[in-house]
Amino acid sequence: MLRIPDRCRRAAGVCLLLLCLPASAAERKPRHPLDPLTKDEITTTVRVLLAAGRVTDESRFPILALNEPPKDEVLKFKAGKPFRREAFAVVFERAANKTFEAVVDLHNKQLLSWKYIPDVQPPLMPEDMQLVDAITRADPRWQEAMRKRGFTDLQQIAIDPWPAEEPAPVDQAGMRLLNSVSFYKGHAKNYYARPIEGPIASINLNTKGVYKFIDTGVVPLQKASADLDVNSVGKLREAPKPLHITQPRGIGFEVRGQEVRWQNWRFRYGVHPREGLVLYTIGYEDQGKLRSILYRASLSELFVPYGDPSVGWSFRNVFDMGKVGIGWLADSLEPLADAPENASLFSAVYANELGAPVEIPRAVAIYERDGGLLWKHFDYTHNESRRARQLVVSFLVTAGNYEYGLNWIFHQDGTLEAEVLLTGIMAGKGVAEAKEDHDKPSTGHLVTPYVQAVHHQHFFNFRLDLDIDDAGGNSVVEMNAEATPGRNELVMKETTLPNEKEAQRRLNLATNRSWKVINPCARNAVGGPAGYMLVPGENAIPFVSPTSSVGKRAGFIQSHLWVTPYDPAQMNAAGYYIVQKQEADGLPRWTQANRSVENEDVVLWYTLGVTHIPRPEEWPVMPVHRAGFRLIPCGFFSRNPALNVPKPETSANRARP
Ligand SMILES: [Cu+2]
Repeated sequence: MLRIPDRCRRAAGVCLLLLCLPASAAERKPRHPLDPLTKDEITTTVRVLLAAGRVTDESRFPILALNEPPKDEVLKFKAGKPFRREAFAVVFERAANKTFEAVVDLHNKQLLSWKYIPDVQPPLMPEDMQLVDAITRADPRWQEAMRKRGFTDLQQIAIDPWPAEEPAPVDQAGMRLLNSVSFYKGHAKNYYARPIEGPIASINLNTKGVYKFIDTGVVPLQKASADLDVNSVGKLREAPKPLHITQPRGIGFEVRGQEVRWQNWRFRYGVHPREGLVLYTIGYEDQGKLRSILYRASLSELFVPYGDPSVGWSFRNVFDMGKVGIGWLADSLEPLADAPENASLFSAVYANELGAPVEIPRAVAIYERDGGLLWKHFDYTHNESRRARQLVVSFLVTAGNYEYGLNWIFHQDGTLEAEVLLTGIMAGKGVAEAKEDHDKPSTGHLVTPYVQAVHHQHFFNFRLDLDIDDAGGNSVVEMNAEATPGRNELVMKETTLPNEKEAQRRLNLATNRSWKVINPCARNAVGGPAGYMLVPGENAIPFVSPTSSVGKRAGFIQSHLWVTPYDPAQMNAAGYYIVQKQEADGLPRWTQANRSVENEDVVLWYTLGVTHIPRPEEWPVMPVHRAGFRLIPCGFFSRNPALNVPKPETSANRARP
C-alpha cells in the first residue's frame, strides 16, 4: 500500500538533522502570510528547537509546516507590510513513544509553545515504512512462510507496508503498528501484479519487533509479470498524429510568488505536507471590485474501506491522508504525460522526517486548456458562439500501489470545479481460481487468473471555507425540487440549514438536492442574495456499517454535507491524529455542540464517494477514473459573467504576433 518515494530515501540517507542544503538553496523570502515555509524557515525552525533543548538527533518531524496566521490577520494584510511568520511542528520521540507540538516564531527565532500530546501517534513517516521491510525479513516465521511457498531467493520478494486496523483494538492502544504484505517481484518492476496471499506481519514500530504474525494459507501465485513500460506491454498501437498546444503570445495567466491571476480569477496556492495542494483567498474581479468566494479549499481526509472481511483483509481500511499525509507523496510531474506541453510546473518544499528541507520539483502544474463550447445561440440568420478556456491547477500523488490526482479547474463563467483522479494499481488478493464463477456473490472480481481485486470505496472529504462577499454572515441553503401532487408543477423549495446537526445532509436524486452558500446582505440585480452552489457529481453511500468501530471512526462518510462555523482548530474531517486513535474524532465529535451555522462564517465539508467494483480493463493499471463536484455562481452575478468573452480568433481575424 505504501512505498517510499526514492527522493525520501535519498533525503533520509544523506541528510543529518540539519545542514544538508546545497549552497544554491538560498531562495526568495515569503511575501504573503500564507506562503508555505521556505527551506530557510524549515531549517530555522529546527535550529530554534535544538537551541531550546527540545529536540535531539533522535527526534523526528512527521509534520513541519506553516502555522497559518489567524484569518482576520490574513484578510487585513497589505502587500509590503510586515506579517506574522510561524512554524508548526509535530515532534515524535520514538524511544519514549511521545508526541509533542511546537510553534516557533520565525521572525524572533523563539519557541512560542511546546506541548505534550498524550495518547496519540503522529502520522507515519518514510522511516516507519523502511522499518517494516527490515523487521519482516528478519522474522523466521516470515522466512518459513516464503520457503513453504517455494521461494528460495528472498531478495526477489517485495514487502509493502499496509496501515494497521483503525481504530486500533484496545489491546493495541499506544502501539505504533504497521502491517506488512508480500509480493513476488522476481526480476519485474511491477510487483503488485503478483500478491503472495497469506503471510501478514504486524510490526510494532516503536519496539521494532513483530507484534503478531499470521499465515492464512498457501494459494497459487500468478505466474505472469505485468510490467507497464513500453517494452513489456506487447505490440504498441500506432501513435496518433501530433497534436500541439502552442501559445505563441505566451501563457494567459500570471504567477506572482504563490498568487495566480487568470481572466477575472485571483487565488493563491500552496502544498501542505498533510493536505497536499491547498488553494487560498479565491476571488473574482467583478466590475473592478475583487469579490471573495473561498478563503481556503483543500482535501481534509481520504478514507478507503475495503469490503473483504476475511482475516487477511479486514484491517484494510485506510485513512490515506491522516495516517500518512499526501503532500510529501507528491509526484514530480512528467512533462507531456502528467501535464500538457504548455503547462508551467512549480516545485514544492517540505520538511522530511529529520527536519531537513526537501524540494519536490514539478509538484504543481498550472496550465490553460480548451474548455469546449462556452455559450451559443444561432437565430437562423446570425450565429453568436464563444469558445471556453479553462485554467487547471494540477497535483498528483503516489500512495504505494495507487495514484491520486487533484485538479482545480477555473472556468470563465465563474465556476470552480474540483476533480479527483484515481489511477495506479488496484490492491490485488491472491486466490485459488483462474476463472470467475459469475453466479457466486463475491467481495471482489478476478482481474487476471489468481488475482482478485477487492471491492472498495474511496471517500474524499473536502473542507471548503467559503466566504461569499466577505468572511462573516454567510448561510447555507438546501434546495430541493418537488412536484405538486396532481399537477405538472415543479417547485424549488429552499431551506436554510440552522445548526450543525440539521446541516448533516445526504444527496437525494429524487429532489435534485444541492446546497448554496449565500450572503444575505449582498444582493444581485434581481434582489436575490449573492451565492455559490455546490453541484454534486458522482457520489456514493458508504457500505461500512455506521455502528462498526471503523464506521464510527470514519463517521464523516455518513453525510455528504456537513456545515460548521469557522474554527481554525478544526481542519480534518476525522480529526488531526488518526494513527491508533481509539475514539471517534473530527466532524461527528465537533458537531455534537450543535453550533449555529446561520449568518456565520461557515465552512462546508463535502464528502465525495466512489464505489469501486473492479473490472479486468482496470488491470494491470487503471485508466484514470474521474469524479468531482462544481461550485457554480448562483445569484453571485447579475447576468452571465462570460457574456463579455470575446469571439475566438480565427485565421481571418487573428492578429499577427
Ligand atoms: Cu479504487
